[in-house]
Amino acid sequence: MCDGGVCKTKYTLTAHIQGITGIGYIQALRGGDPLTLNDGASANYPVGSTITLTAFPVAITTSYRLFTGWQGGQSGFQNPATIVMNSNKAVTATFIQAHDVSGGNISALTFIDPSTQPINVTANMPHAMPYGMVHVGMTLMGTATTGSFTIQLPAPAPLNAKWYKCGKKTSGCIDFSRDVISGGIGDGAVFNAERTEVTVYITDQGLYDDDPATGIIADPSGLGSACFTNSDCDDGAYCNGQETCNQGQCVAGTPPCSAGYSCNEQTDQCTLITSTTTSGGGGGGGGGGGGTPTTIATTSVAPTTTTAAITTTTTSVPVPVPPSTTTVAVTTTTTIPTTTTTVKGICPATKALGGDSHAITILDMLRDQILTKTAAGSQYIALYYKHAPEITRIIESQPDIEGRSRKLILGLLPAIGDLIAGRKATIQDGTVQDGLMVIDTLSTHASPTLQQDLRQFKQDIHSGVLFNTFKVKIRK
Ligand SMILES: [Ca+2]
Ligand SMILES: [Ca+2]
Repeated sequence: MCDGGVCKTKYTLTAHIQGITGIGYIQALRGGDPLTLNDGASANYPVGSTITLTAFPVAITTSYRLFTGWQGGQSGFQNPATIVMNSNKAVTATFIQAHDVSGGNISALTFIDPSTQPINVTANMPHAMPYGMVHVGMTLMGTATTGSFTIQLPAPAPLNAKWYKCGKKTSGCIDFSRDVISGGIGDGAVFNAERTEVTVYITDQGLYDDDPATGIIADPSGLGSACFTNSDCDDGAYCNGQETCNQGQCVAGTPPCSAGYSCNEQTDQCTLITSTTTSGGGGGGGGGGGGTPTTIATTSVAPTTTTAAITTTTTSVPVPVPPSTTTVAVTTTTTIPTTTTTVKGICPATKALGGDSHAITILDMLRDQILTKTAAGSQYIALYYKHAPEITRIIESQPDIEGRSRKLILGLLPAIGDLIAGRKATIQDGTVQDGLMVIDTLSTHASPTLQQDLRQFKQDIHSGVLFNTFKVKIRK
């Protein structure tokens, strides 16, 4: 595999362990050579190889320890899990530790995957249970009727997360906070000040004990909240902005379109609200069935007496135009105030190219004939449109970036032309370096979200993923 002209044969797998120090490790297996990876350790594997990852707790006599799911480059609760080394990867294994506090001894600690759980707990289950659920069994000693145990979490619980008890007795999940359940003195769960651990109190044969046997209490429960990651909050709608998860609570997004633009939920694009000038008066008679689909290629349209300057591209707004073969005197002009028109002018490439219609046509062909044909390409298109309004704003305020972007795109056109024609495409390494510098400059003016996607894009360039996907060669 080629990475910027350097042959790349291996990718790096980095392991992270979340939980108290030394609580567990990851075993990576490829063929017959298992490798133990402690927190922060890494290993190199051949490009494309499949690795089996198994998370193991390190047993100690004073506490029970349990694997509670993957985070980072791997998700879910499957253990073992497999990954394919098609890029550098980082995986995080999370672990909890439980010990009894009063009333008796923990006799069992098992993990329950909330998505496949065998007990009737689906009612009122919190949307996010980042560490799944655990089933803690406790055998009480002597005359004790109440037992308590403490669970040390992999990371501090978000402020809005709660400890939920999920089981038959509660007919699903309930907020098990001790002050909610019993006024802070009986059954329930209490976080410590740092929210790194939770202590659960439960009465044998009480309202919340799921084990019918006397002297034994059981408690399927877990950390839950409305969200854990931003994607837990995503409502799928573009025009109300990207929702985020803050301390276990979803926060509404910021609408992506600036003043003067309207939002199109179908295309995930901001569109300029502009005054459209239409030539009327029935002149020419050529339009017949309501006009020719036409689009407007620039950011602003000055009211004029003819529509002749309006040209090209994709979206369709019926605008009557005079037939091209005859010259027709336009007799009247009707100005329709504040009509919403879909305008491609928000596109940063259009902005950078200053309306160079030949170049824009080639970029449209790149999108429609090459990028849309692969999942990776479609993802780049989606990212491009997601950030288009912001990139355009940056370009508008930074003439230097505009000029360098134009030069970059024009420099890439021959290779893009080759790709579209199905020929072998080659890009000079210097052009790639120019591209990386433009990305860097753009980053310094970008929002955190855009910065993050630009970082990923740069990584795709550095790792060779971008050019390999489209079979483009880099020449030194
Ligand atoms: Ca019991
Ligand atoms: Ca949204």
